[in-house]
Amino acid sequence: MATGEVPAQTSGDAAAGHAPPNGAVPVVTDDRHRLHHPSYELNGGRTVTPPESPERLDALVTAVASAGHELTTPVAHPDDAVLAVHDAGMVRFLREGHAAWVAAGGAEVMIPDTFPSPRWAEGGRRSDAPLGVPGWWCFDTATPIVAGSWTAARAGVDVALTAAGLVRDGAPVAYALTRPPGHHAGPDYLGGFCLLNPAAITARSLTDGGHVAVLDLDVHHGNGTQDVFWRDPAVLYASVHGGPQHLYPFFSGFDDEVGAGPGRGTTRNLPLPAGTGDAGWTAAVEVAVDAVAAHRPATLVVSLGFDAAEPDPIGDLAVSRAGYHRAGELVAELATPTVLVQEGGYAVDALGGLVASFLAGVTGRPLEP
Ligand code: SP5
Ligand code: ZN
Repeated sequence: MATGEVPAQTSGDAAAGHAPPNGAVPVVTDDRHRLHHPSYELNGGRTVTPPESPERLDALVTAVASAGHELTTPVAHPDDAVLAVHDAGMVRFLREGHAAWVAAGGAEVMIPDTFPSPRWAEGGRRSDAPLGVPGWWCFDTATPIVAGSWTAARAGVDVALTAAGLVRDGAPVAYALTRPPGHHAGPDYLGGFCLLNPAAITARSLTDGGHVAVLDLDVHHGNGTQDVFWRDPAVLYASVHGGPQHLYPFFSGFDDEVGAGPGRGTTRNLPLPAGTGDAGWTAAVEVAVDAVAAHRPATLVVSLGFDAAEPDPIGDLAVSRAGYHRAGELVAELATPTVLVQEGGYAVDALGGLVASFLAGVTGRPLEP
């Protein structure tokens, strides 16, 4: 279907929810995520244990299973959809760069130490040195890469595209339970724990069916997804996040960033003050959902981060399970076929309650005490 021929969406009914009659959401996940397990990274100048851990996904999988949702494994998809978003050189770096780095004397955990400043002449020269190449592609020191990282990240794309396929085939909602996360990875860069961007890859792959919207609920601004669709009028990017004045990624996510060229007006940023709780957060989610509705998407992709929750160790907002439940209801009210793609969320002990609450909201069930 060509852009402009998108069928009108009927207005939603929150009480009815947005799920099959039994309320079970199909959830796609893949054990290969475990192959991405770096033992350290650099945050705030300190060597720390990565908050983005395999245990996060274990907690989420356990919770969705015990809430009665249906776990399935992904089907393999070709690279086309990946290369429709990411530079081929970046993909080659993810596939081959770690081995080259180790062969040149780098540590098992690959973390760049030298970055070309954009203020160098012409933004800096490309490097072929295996110890230099990572600083060309990766923009921070908190995105460690190990030997299995590529396999894990690529599996995460298959997970998301499989969930999208379920929605194409008629599921009202499907959930891609994937890691590492993706929304900080852009067309030709990676960072912020993100290697590839499954939500952006999924959103672009769905544009053959009409307009697409990405609703980003992760506490951090999704600079990568924003950049992928910056000039693309077919895909709305709407994000609610802790303001970059105080929160990572610091250089992106201000409310005057609205897209450019033909995409001017299809980027919407709603940065919030540190400490914002349910009232302020759900009000901003409502504004974002209204922007999504105005775009009249045939399909919605939700970048689902749970790091806006109060106990999160790296976020600075204070959303509760009730807030995430309300956000789920607001998504359901759009009554639009929806692919949920996991992003951040690092309070491992809270993740189960947060995902169960959000999915209860999406499926029209009450918040459990
Ligand atoms: C997908 C996602 O949520 N990525 C977030 C990447 C954040 N990386 C920087 C983490 C800095 C943590 N600072 C710790 C401060 C503790 N008070
Ligand atoms: Zn985040």
